[in-house]
Amino acid sequence: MSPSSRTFRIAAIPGDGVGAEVVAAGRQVLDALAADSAGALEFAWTEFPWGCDHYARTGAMMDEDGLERVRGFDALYFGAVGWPTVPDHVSLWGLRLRLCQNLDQWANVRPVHFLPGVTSPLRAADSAELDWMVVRENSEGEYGGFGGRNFSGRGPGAEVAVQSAVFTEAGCERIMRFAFDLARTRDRRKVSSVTKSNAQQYGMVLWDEVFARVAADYPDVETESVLVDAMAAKFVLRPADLSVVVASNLHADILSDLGSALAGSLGLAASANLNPERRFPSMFEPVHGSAPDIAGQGVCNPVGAIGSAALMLRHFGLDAEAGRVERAVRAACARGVLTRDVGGTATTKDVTAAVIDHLGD
Ligand code: GGG
Repeated sequence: MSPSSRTFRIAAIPGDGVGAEVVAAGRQVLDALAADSAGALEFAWTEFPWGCDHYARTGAMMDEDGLERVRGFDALYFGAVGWPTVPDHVSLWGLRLRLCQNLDQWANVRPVHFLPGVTSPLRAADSAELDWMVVRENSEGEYGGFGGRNFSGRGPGAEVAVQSAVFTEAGCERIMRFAFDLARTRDRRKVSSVTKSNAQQYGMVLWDEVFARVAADYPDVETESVLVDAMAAKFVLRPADLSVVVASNLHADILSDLGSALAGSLGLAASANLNPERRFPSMFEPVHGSAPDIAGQGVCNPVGAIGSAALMLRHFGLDAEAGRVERAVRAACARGVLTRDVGGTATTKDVTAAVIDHLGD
């Protein structure tokens, strides 16, 4: 290895279902980059076999000391969580949400854009410039974990459950500043804030108030506040009018799935769960879940996971390498190497090999 080489230590957590297939694909792409770097770059992988199989063996989704074990890595590369043998709320809280919340990954960034050769339901619409960043508040809101069961005390048939959404002024402010700072790096300097503050008069009104206050510090950035139902319609009807969209944990979770479906498939969508202060490692994962219906068949779309690996490279400051991966994905798609969710017949391995082929373009 050359004296100027850099080694990045990455914790790979394939998780469940197609998670193992897409994480393998992303690792191959990064390892190909390293192999082509004349020793300047190295990725040192440690795999953690956590997920629903681990739950079946041990009664927990991850090791008890797992948080301590991943804390020292430069990043986490995550696949997917969830399998029909474990209730979804148990698997999600036991692994993905546990990692995000304990590693204070409070900003979840989910880019949405077209890829050449991929048919989108929006292609015919006002969509030439579809290029969004959905910024999801990732630490509180509707996924704060507050609530309880059996409030009526009357048991089955008359049960009352409460699920509270918690919005703190500090939590709202940091995600909004993050969104505004991101908007300043983009051609279109605009932030659209999403709430349902006409119907939810406490937390969402606080969100609106903080948004207005933060916006005053960014007079160069255009703003709008849109109700979530209207934003869902706007995604479809006026996609070119959006740039950065900032929303709560639940709203952005839903809207980013809609966005990726509008771009062509959930399988294309990449994401970064960031701890912007860099006190803890950030986590990179495709937006899609474990897809039990196609798991193990070798046909899942690795593009979301490979795009997430590119986001990880950017987080490491490797912008040129990230650009190579993103261009290679575009070239593979343009060549028609597409999995079946986007109308092709290619396998996961075919797409991965095509991306690696194009790294040298
Ligand atoms: N790769 C992401 C994943 O497995 N997501 C499963 C899921 O349901 N996530 C919910 C969330 O994003 O909060």
